[in-house]
Formats: sequence, structure tokens, C-alpha cells
Amino acid sequence: MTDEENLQKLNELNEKMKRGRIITHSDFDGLFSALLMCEVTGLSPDDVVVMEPWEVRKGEFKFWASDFVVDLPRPDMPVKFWADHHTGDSLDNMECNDFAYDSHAPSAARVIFKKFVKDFPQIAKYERDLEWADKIDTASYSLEEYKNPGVHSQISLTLRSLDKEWDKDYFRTLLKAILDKGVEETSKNMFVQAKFQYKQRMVKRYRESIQPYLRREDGVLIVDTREAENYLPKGNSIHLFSEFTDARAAVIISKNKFEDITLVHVGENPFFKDKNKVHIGNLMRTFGGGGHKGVGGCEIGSDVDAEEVFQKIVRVLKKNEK
Ligand SMILES: [Mn+2]
Repeated sequence: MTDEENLQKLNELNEKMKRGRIITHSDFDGLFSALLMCEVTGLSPDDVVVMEPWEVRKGEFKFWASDFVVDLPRPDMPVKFWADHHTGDSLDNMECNDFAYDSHAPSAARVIFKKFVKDFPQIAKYERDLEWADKIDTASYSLEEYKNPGVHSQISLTLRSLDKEWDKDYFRTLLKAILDKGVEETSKNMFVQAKFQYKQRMVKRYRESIQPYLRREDGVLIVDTREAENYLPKGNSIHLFSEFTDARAAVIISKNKFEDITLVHVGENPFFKDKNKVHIGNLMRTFGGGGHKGVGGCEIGSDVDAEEVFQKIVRVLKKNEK
């Protein structure tokens, strides 16, 4: 690169740093949080960075003071704006940030909407979509709605594939489309529909492939794939409860052999929430993870006895006390 090109790159970066970025989570709530922030800040989907909560907690990502961070844990440095609703973040030393935090809000998008709708009435049109951001983030839909997903759930299902980098491009493309023509039209897109159909086939395959690793202890479903030889499709506890409607909660434990990390995902039965009394997010926090009342997870490093942690989690869920 010539000096002139270098200088141009630097100037571009400088401009970008002045404007800031929208840093968001890769799920449906993250999508809508970013959408609202695009409307409020005037930033474009190209300024959106998609991340996972654990990437923020790791502390390796370099935030800018000009960033808007949404539906993610609080960054370890002051940013321009932060909004979230997950339990587990401390609000100490917040003087330097503008922020919106409500651990009881059903979605981060809801937190953002509440904060800005008065000053930015153009976001009022997303009211109905937000109800779905709430529903999807808290898994508050009915068994019927799960079996026959509407447009919002369809889009939500398409957000994650096995290719993370590609997912990020897709996320920004979706943002552009929704800003342009709304959820309904976007969901009809041939490409979105193809992804949705594919995902549904994957869910079916997930259910089939975990059968040998699935057991039931009292009202708790356990999927333990730590010893699985073959690659298994990724799935989520919600896909189990449509079959086992009378189970209270599910624990999915797997191992990332490359990084020597044990992953635990816990979810309550979303179709019968009142059955499970345990606050799963709080339970996960005691093991360095996090989440909400009804869903959470943690990563166990090789320095900790994963089996012991796993047994503890199962014991608490079986006891089923508040
Ligand atoms: Mn969220």
C-alpha cells in the first residue's frame, strides 16, 4: 500500500471511530436491538458488529468509546451507550456511560424501545415486531406457535448456521431488508425461506440424532453428548419439549474437544413455565455462566471438574426449589 492509501485508510477509520458502531448479539433480540439503534443513531447495518456474550466477557474485543453496545454484557470500558436485560451485570461505576438496563425486561429491544420511543417516534411502527422479540427471547410462545412458526419465528430460526462469519453477513443483510420493507416482506424472500426450510430439517435431524444420548431423571431431561464419537447437529432444549411436554427442564451437556471446554445449556419447559421453580440464570452464574430465569448456560474449563458441576446442576433441577 502507498502512503496515500494508508492515509486514506486511517482517515476512514478515524471517521468510523467518531461515528461509532452498533455492537449486538447474534439472536433475534440482537437483530431488533440493532434495528432500533440504526433508526435512533442514523448508523447503517454496515456499522453493525455481531457478537456473542461470552466474547464480550472474555474481554478480548476492543471497544471504542463511541460504540453503542446492545443485548450484550456490559463492556469493560465506558462506551457511548449500553443496553441490556440479562441478569448478572453490575451497575457499579456507571457514571461515564449512557445506558439502559432492566433485568426484568423481556428483551433488550424492549429496553431500547422504551428509552427512545418518545424522542424517536419513527420506531413506534415496530411495536408488533417487538412483541415477538419479547416472546422469542423469553421463549414465551405456545406449543402451537412453536409447531407453526410465524414470520418472526421463521426469521429467528434462520439466524444461526454452522458458519459464523457467513451468519454475520446474513445478519446485516436481514437488517437492511427489514429497515427497508419490514419483517413480513423480508420473511417471504426466497433465500430466507430456503434457510428456514433447511433449519427445520436440521431440527428434525437433531431430535433423531440425540436419541441415544437422551435420558430422563425425574422431570429433568438430560442430553449428554460428551462421549459422542460422531459430530452431532447443534440444537436447543426447546426442540425437546415439544415431545416431552411433561418434563420440567432439560440439561444439555457437550464437550468442545478442540478447546477442552465442557458446555452446559439448561432450559426450562417453555410451554409449561410454572413447572420449574429454579432460576436457571442465577444457577448458571454460580458456575461462571449466566442467562435468564428460564434459560442459561455456562462453559467449564479443563481446570474445573465438569462432572461435579454437571451433577450439582442436575441435583438442583431435580429438587426443584425456588
Ligand atoms: Mn436478549
